[in-house]
Amino acid sequence: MDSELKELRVSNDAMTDGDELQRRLADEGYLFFRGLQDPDKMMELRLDINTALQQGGWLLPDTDPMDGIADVDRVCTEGDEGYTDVYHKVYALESFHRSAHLPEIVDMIARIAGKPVLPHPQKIARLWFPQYTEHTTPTHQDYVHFQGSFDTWTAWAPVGDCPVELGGLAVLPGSHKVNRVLDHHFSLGAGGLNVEVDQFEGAWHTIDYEPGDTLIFEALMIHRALPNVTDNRMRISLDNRYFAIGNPVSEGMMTPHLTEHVDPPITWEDIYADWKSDDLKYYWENYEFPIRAGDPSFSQRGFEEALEMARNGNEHAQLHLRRVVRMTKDEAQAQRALEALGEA
Ligand SMILES: O=C(O)CCC(=O)C(=O)O
Ligand SMILES: [Fe+2]
Repeated sequence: MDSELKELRVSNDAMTDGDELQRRLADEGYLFFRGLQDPDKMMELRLDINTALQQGGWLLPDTDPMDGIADVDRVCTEGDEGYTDVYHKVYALESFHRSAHLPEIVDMIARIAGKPVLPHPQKIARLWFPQYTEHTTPTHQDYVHFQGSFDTWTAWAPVGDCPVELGGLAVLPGSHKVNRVLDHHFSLGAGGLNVEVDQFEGAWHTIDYEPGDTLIFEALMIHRALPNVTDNRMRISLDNRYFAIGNPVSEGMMTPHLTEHVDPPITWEDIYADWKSDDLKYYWENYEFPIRAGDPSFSQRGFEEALEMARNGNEHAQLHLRRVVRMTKDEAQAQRALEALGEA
């Protein structure tokens, strides 16, 4: 492992001890478990996802889909043209949604929370091409993106082996103790917002992840992805969020992921079209919890910064604004982006 990176603490020894789990989470902001989820089920999910990726042309034909060998000519990421064409095929898989409801994960988060929890309706898969490293997920706190309440926990899990070079998740232990939402600034990469971490001491922690491994962390925990520096392998992972039933959930978490990137928006009915069973369709309607309008200030600030940076010739900001122009349904926003690009 890179000498700057330290290994995550493995908490399997405390798996059934709620008090000890809560102590570790309060102290370090994360809990990491080897094989929390059934590795065989994870590998079945890998086959489902990678088969969809191969059918979509992202994995080389005539290779074993389980190997996840990317066609690097198809490289793209969230926000790029064509990303959602294939992503939403993966997103329609019943097995992908079911994986967020497995008792081993839901019960573990309930133990940590000390109360019953549900996964957000919006589940997320990350499909990360190799060598597209400027689009790596930047350093951030999840609260800016998912909101609702601080009592929201993220579970990140690789779908298959994820050694460090494939670009798994890294955390800054103890950083959640900052106990507030930090200022985030424009960046490329998933979420589009980055936070500076100069004020924090200590090393980034990660590990060579194996199927079934699960990293759970707090909404204010600082984390980022590592770049996928392999020659040709896709990084496939899940990041799902869980909330204590009764706590508010942000409106944006009630829809399929990246629905706003397509026109017309993709609906749950679209996602459910080929499902074999009904038990997970609209499951959240059986529970009471308030749905709150999201706070757009974080993304608005990122947009304003991108305008300014693009005017000053920053290529990342220009690339971002071209994506905005292609996807936004807000005419005024598109116009401002075009102006900053000098294309109005
Ligand atoms: O997997 C990634 O690249 C981003 C994941 C992330 O930020 C999260 O799980 O909260
Ligand atoms: Fe995150």
